[in-house]
Amino acid sequence: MNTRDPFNLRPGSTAFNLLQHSAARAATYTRQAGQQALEAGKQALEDTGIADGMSFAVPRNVPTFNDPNGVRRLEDSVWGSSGQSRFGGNVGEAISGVFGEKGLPMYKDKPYNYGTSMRKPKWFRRKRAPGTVFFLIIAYFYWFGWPWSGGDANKKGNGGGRSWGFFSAVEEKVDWDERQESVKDAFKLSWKAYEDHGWGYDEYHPSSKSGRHMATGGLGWIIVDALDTMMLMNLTRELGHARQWISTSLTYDKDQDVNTFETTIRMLGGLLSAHYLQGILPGMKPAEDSTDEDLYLEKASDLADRLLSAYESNSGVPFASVNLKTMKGIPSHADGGASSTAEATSLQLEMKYLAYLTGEATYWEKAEKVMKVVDDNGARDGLLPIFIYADQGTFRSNEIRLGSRGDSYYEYLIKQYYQTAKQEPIYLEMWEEALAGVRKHLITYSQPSNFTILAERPSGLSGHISPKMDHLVCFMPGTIALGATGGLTVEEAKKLPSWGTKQEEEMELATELMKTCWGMYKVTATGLAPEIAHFNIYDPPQMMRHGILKGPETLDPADDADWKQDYILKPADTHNLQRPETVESLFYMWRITGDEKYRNWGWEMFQSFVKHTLLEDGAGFSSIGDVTQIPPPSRDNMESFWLAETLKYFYLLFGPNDVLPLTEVVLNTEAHPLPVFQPDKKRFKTGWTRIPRDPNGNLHPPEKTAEEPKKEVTKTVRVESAVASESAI
Ligand code: DMJ
Repeated sequence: MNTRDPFNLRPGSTAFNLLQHSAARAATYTRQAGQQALEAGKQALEDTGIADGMSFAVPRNVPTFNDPNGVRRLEDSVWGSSGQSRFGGNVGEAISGVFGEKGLPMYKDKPYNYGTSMRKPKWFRRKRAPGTVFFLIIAYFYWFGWPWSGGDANKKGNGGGRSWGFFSAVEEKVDWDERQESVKDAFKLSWKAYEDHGWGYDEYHPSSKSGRHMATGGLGWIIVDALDTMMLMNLTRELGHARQWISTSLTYDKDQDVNTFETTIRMLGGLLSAHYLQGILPGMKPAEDSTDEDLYLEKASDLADRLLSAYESNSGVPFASVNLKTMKGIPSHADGGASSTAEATSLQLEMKYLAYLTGEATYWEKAEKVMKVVDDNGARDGLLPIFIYADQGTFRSNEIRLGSRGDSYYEYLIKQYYQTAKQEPIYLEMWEEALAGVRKHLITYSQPSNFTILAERPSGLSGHISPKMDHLVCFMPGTIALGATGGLTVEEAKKLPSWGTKQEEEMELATELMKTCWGMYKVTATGLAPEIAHFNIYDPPQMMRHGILKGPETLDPADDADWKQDYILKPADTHNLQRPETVESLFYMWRITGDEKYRNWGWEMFQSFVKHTLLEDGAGFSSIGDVTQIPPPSRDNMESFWLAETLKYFYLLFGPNDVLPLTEVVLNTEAHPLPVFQPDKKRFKTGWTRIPRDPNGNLHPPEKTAEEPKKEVTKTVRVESAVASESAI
């Protein structure tokens, strides 16, 4: 290490160049800086000689995702039908200056200014009729789009959405490829900092340039979580380093308690998606002659076998933690021993894909049984309390929310339906029931500006409404849109016979909630969202079922703008943990609607992250303590989901739409893409049915017949009642 320049920040050194490169490229987008800044930026790059060295054009290397069988062929040949059981200050400023906070890009959704003169020129008066016709033609295309410019969000590189066509000669086109490259640079900087100062550690603390293990020798918490982002970004050097560490240093045979959910979504999900992507992205596999091709899958199945012990509770609901070596499930040390509902019910995508890959039914059965036990509680309107006892399979307390401890239960309902190619309609039914419950009980409006709030019910559905949204809830706009169109664009989905008022309303709800989440960023001094926002609401609350309200079309940035009164930020909630949920939803909304405003919001958000969370010495990006303060205090932690999720969603948002098509992959709750597969090809199918509900939503089990064999009765009891199942198992 160069002790005179330990962080490589001097001109000519890697980190410095990286920042310069990002900065110079970003200048492209600063309209006020104009062409001059662009040229200066390019010159700076040429001067440093890094322009080529630092950039990889990912689209060149991303293969078509249109052959869903590509990966399956590989998987089939690997695991085939063996049928065998496997069980046993200044950098920030330098960047922000050119990232354009002095002059944000002119958005394409802002109408072009035609000027205001009322005096018509002579030629206009003389040739009024043809002039009027010409104007009407222009106006028509202005509002309804230009036939030759499409508006097809799926066309690569067209900017998507409505293009102003005729006027684009006047208004400069945004170069999304360049913006995407800036995200890649942010990833590279983050990764380099981690490599330099925290390599192999599970936590990275960028301010103190230190790391910490969660278990002796490490669990690969950061490395495994980041694998697929590196693959998508075509970062082959970085990927090689990560792979080598996994191959030589990573073992899960450790006497260590780990959180069942976090380990599943981050480690198991990360390994499985790396296995999937290396099969379809060129150059991501080890050398041809390597015997190590199944590294990720082997690690994944070893880890999953250890995690299975968490499901050995009386009910089948997993314990909150598990010891990886002793393979014993461990109830939560808090919350009366109950597991989080979201944690217990967000393991299915990973386990089911592993079952599909290996042909091993146990993974499938253990994961889906949880859904049965949870559903057998008959929660009203599909809204679940946020804690569940693993041993009893029954809920603890009445508290309902779609933020922490509740969130990904709902996400995994609709995603399970899509993951298995719509062969399991039971999960669609549950999703639809839950979404109807959300609309009935949880959607309310803020005042004075009528933002749509997805609120909480801390004392159950008959209790009061709490107008609070965790940032975590912001996965919902995107997930609702995904549920409405099945991952198609709205334009495509509208052509299907299944499209109707319900889907229209869902898209409206997604649009309004997206705006509320965006407001959480726009309302703060840093342009970054707090962990939690509270809202001023009507008294009595104006619920969605009383009538739908719409929030403001635009959010005026002025300090005294009326809409800002709707948001209440409490000092204890003003930290920002680099969370992905809002950019995650922006990604879905962009893909599904093709409305470029979502990309523009994402770009603004990305700039805020660069400006306020990049450490001055380039040692990484950190979560921050207060989004209302400039400069914000650092929390000295770079979350693994910064690499796994937040930067990945930015990258996908700014990239071409044919990468990871939403009809061919599902992203798990840690943003790890897994393929849609046909479960019947491996003879998997849903192994449970729902207990029927009466018209009021109360469980209505079918009468048992007298001639039912005894063995069958035991089985029926076990699947029909979570409480009864305790004694039956
Ligand atoms: C991630 O681990 C996952 O997105 C999870 O679903 C929620 N918490 C973090 C990100 O906020």
